[in-house]
Amino acid sequence: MGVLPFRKDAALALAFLFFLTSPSSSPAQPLEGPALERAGVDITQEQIAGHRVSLKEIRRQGRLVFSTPFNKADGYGDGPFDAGEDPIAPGGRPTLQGNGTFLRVNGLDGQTCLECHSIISNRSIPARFGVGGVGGSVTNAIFQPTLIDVASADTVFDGRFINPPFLFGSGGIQLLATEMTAELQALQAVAEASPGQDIALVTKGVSFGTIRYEGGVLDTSAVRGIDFDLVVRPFGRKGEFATVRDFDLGALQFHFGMQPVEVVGEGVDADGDGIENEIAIGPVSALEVFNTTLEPPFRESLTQSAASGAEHFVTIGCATCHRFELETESRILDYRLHADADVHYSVNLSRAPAGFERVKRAGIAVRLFADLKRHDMGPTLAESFGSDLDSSFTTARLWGVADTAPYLHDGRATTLGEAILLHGGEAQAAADDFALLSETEQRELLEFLDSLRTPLNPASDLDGH
Ligand code: HEC
Ligand code: HEC
Ligand SMILES: [Ca+2]
Ligand SMILES: [Ca+2]
Repeated sequence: MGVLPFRKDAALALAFLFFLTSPSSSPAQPLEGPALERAGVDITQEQIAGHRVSLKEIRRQGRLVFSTPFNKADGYGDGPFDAGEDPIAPGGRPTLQGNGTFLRVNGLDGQTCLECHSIISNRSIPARFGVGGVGGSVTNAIFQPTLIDVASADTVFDGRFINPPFLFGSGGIQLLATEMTAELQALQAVAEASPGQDIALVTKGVSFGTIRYEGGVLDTSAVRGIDFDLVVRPFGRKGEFATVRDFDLGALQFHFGMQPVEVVGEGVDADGDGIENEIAIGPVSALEVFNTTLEPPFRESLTQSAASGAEHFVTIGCATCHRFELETESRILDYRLHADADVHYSVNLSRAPAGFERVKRAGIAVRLFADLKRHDMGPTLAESFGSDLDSSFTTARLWGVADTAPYLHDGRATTLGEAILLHGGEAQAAADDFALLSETEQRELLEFLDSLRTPLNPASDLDGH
């Protein structure tokens, strides 16, 4: 988060409000010291890149980063509110009623990643919890609102309200996106080498429109469902982040005011909270590796009626966006372990712990039920943030969907049936066709979706330490 356009009006409104209410004391540091240190987070970038620690140890450290409640000695928070700072962006935000810790309506909303990513299955009752899962609507992130009036029937709300997805299988997603980006970039090069010709942007069977090079300029007006730089960004419901690392760096700052060394520099207290080096590069790398080696969701074997449901899913056009599976060419996920340095590490996603199924000569099958493409979902699902992408969302990956209510970007659908009927825009025809199915056929389709389960016990090899 944080890549959306900065809103000046919002900045002014909030600055004024909090100027009146915030005390300007200097930060008091907890006597207990940094929680990350006490939890034993000490991994370095050199240990990871130099293969001096095992993958298991890297993941164990990453899971600690994900689950340790950051405190102010770690660098939690944006520091005392200073009316001169940008009050919208992480680093300069106020806190509610000057409480000095939480804001909630624009980040500073928790102490751990785990608070929001913790439900493996809520189809099981009571729910099964675990590291890297989804969150209920109570953990929705609220992004940059300036207006909210609880008594207004047309609910004046101009922020974003976003339900947390799970991180299972995200290594496979990142690898797919990397390969698709490479192929699209190659197609752009083809276009540049053949002026005046429309070049179809198709990768792994997914079409992103066409591109054309004419008179020395690229014409991107027929590019669809992707940014004009042709980089596939599968992470974030709007498709804003190419890698989990990019997302994690934003999450640390937005949710916790934890400033990564990689972002603000070594020995810098950019947010003025009295803490430098809030989170070093090694722990961020461990976090990324942990997040991207979680095992993928799985499919239960289909009953006869679920198998019929899978057929209806294809017939009425759900699978044009929710592709059953995309395959990679490679099994190796290569990480660039730093935003601006050429430091690498890699894992084989076909082996434990990720354990994707092998296909072809050297690839894996990613049974994601999506196309990694952005679609216009029409006015009903649109946000009122004021961005060009208000009604656009990246196709939700349906793997694991049996276990992850509530549904849709803000969790407005309490059941799968509701989620389907709320589809509009590019998906209107498919939703209409779903409504026209017989009740038996609808039930069969829902039974098919019910076979898509989250992993039973993700990262359980790390337990017992
Ligand atoms: C307050 C709740 C909350 C906390 C805390 C939180 N997240 Fe999230 N997370 C979300 C929401 C909401 C989204 C969806 C955001 C979007 O689509 O733009 C998300 C999305 C993600 C994604 C992208 C997943 C995808 O497939 O698109 C990753 C990766 C992620 N979070 C990692 C983390 C990490 C790592 C931390 C801790 C550093 C963290 N999150 C803390 C709520 C949270
Ligand atoms: C034009 C592309 C497209 C088509 C066709 C389409 N979907 Fe979707 N689907 C999406 C997008 C995009 C989202 C995410 C919307 C949001 O987050 O608000 C989504 C979300 C969902 C969700 C919610 C998943 C979750 O985890 O929140 C379900 C369930 C779903 N679709 C099922 C279906 C079914 C069944 C069909 C066929 C009737 C279908 N979709 C057709 C694009 C499509
Ligand atoms: Ca801080
Ligand atoms: Ca600081």
